[in-house]
Amino acid sequence: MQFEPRSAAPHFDVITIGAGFAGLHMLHTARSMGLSVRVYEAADDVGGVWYWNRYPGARCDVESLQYSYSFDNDLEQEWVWTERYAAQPEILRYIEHVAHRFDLRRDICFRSRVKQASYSESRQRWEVETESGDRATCRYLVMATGALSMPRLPDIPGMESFEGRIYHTGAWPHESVDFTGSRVGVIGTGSSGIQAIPQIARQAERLVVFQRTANYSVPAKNAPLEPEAERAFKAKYREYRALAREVGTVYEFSDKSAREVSDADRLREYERRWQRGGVNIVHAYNDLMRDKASNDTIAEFVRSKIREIVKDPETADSLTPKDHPLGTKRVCVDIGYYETFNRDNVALVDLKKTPITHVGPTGVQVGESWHELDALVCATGYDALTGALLAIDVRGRGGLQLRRKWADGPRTYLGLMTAGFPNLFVITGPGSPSVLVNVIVGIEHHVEWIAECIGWLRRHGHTTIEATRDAEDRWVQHVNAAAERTLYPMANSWFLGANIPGKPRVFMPYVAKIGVYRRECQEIADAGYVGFDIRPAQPGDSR
Ligand code: N01
Repeated sequence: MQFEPRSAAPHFDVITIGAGFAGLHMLHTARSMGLSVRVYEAADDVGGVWYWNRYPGARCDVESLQYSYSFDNDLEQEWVWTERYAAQPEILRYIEHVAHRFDLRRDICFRSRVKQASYSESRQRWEVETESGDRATCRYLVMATGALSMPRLPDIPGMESFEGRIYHTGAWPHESVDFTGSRVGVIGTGSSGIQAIPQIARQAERLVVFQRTANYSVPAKNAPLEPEAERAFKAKYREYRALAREVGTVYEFSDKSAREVSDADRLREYERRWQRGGVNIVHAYNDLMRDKASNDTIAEFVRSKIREIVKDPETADSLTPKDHPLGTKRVCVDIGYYETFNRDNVALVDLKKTPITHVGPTGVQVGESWHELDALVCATGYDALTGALLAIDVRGRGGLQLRRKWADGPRTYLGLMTAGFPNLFVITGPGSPSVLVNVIVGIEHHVEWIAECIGWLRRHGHTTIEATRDAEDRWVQHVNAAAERTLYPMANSWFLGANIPGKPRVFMPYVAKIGVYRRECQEIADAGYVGFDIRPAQPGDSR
């Protein structure tokens, strides 16, 4: 099927899909280069995942002072964060502030879900169409669709028959949800479930947590951000930002192996970091993600904490992760998660022992046990990294469908482009560090690289850039080899697509440090975009 644009369809230098952190930064950057830009966004307003994830307890697991844009010195100085880890409403207010401060909304079409994007070889343009039939064309198409933006409901028999309320954490209603006096079931114990469960437990009459895989979680030790601490951090912002560009998120990194210290020293170090809170603990030694024996030491430390906190031994045992090394699924950061299971109104159902049989109109059947429920909260995650991209019918050269090209798993060059799809850029897509780093650091790198690339093409009178198959094949091998040198492939995680039945099992993010990745991308650009096929403008073609 070939897209036939109406002659009236407006033309832009850049169309960006998505108005979250990535799309807004792309819009601002492209606009400051003098390019014409349109952004399509399915939601009513800016924010991306922070617009949708309004579930109780939603907050970031990267510290507020690091989870923000670095591109504008005044912006980072003037914005005041109130907590060590900002909650969703505060992050959304920050994004709205950015949109207002840089007057971004005037180029964004809200309530506009893109259904198709096709490359016209004769016109060397992308032709984009929304579900409501709005059409536009552009030279460069930037997918800022998000790595974790396609919520996934579980395919449990009978879900559709449930007569109570059903929620997904990633598509939470805008009006406040009151669980007072309700019997609530939560399915899923990843980052979202682990944040929501303690909050729901405080409100609900009864909470039943349906856990398939026990996860490692560490305490956030969240607290109000002291103005003095904030001032001190802001005074050194340039230094911290420069470091973040190397390491993703600034933690206390160690140059020691967990094997080279005594048991007592190691335990002391884990305890110190546990008390300090957050993912910092995963960086206590430099080989925790590469050496199983080293990883066992931290995994066992967290297991001992679970046994210490949770009073009922059987519940503690069910909550203890045993089937994957710590960090191979994203480590969760919680506020009182394990303590919640000491409450009288909370029960854990271990689906590893007995899976859910079916959902009925008034509850959930698990083996012989029936759980009567008024509401079901699905914290069941996302079709990660590729879901939102493939939800759009993207067609490249010769009508090649991205869905077909990626049928056996995503293939990209640098995580930024894919062969057969000229001038199509992806922000934080598969093959880039994306979800493994502070995502804003990843986004800023991608936006800068794409902007520099577009500027270079225009200065040199080129019209199209496209990854070659050879370069893409080499990059895919490189990304796979990097993952194989770590423990990551040992877990059935969404990094691998393992949470979606039938999704090809490919380790999607690139595990290199973002500084290493940044230099790889820069060297390729500096050498004249090695591994890309670049074509000149046609006569009479101005943009
Ligand atoms: O989703 P998940 P999430 N029956 O996929 C279970 C980011 N994030 O929304 O592990 C029963 O991690 C599933 O079980 P299993 C962050 O990057 C960040 O929690 O597949 N259970 C799992 O327990 C995070 O990693 C923040 O066996 C089923 C859970 O549902 C990513 O988003 C906050 C099931 C899904 O966990 C995704 O996190 C929130 C079924 N049929 C999210 N299907 C912060 O910044 C799935 N599950 C703090």
